[in-house]
Amino acid sequence: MKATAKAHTNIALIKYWGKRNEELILPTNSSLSITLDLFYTETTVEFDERLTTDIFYLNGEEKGTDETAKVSRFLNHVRKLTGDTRFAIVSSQNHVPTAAGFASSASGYAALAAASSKALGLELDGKELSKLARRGSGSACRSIYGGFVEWKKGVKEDGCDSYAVPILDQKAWNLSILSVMIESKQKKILSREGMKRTVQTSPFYDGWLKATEQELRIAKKAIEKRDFEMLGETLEKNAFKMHATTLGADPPFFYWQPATLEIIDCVQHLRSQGLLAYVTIDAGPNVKVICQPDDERKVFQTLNEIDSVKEIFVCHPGPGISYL
Ligand code: 2P0
Repeated sequence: MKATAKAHTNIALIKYWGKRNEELILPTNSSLSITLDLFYTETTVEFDERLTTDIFYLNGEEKGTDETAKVSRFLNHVRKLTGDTRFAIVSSQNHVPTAAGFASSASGYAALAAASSKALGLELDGKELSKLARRGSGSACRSIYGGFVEWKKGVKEDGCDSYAVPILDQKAWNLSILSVMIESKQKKILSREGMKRTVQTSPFYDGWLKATEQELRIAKKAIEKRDFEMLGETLEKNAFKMHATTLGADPPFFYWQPATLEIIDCVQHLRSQGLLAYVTIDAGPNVKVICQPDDERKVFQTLNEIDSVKEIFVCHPGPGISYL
């Protein structure tokens, strides 16, 4: 009744931004991501009839009631699937920098979904595992698979058709994703709250939905054709549109900092010199720069010269879920 799973985090090229159902975590739009090789979570789950409550360790430290309650809520979904009522010890090692803009919830809930379902003897296929991971955090449903992954938003009220599908294998197209860290403070507006406020109040939200549907189609076409320029232009436009919706929210908010713009500027300058590099930004100030492996060195060196850049992690497409 014990299992360990490993899941890698992912970066969205076409963003998930907004829910149609908060409880079931159903998105208003489909999204597309690359699973990353460098960042992952390893989680062991052991159900034990002697326990009187769930216990959660993160990086070797026992967590308090708030964080444990989130894990418990998730385990309740798995317990419901099997009818099992036992509590569990969950032990996670996070190999994801605890900084703004990195979705450790993606690898965290994907690993928890895989380990907890296996520990209870469930043999879930990718689709079912993706739906289960989604209940913890939307982006986690994409981390079940490696390489390029699409989360199909689905249309059903109960969420049975909202899950991720693999669209291109990890090894099929190597790209470089440089995660550029500019600060490591806790972000001010969590993505869950940010997307909710945007859906409820931003007049730009309808424009986002319309554009993102088309951008997803273009991005998929670009992946199919291995057309990097087409993919890069599309993912950058999509990220900017997501951030534009936050400026229309009430009260308005934004995730960027001066250094965010410095990096965008730098990447645009590289492009003006003929080097194909593009940016994407999540719910935080850090920037991810995407380029082709041949340009990785040049992009790294150029970004590394910016004073406000603290650290750069160089990632490539990574694998899906595995069991240890
Ligand atoms: C994404 N983000 O597609 C988007 C882009 C942030 C910006 O998915 O509320 O932690 O748990 O479903 O998955 C981060 O949001 O949100 C995210 P919940 P999640 O990667």
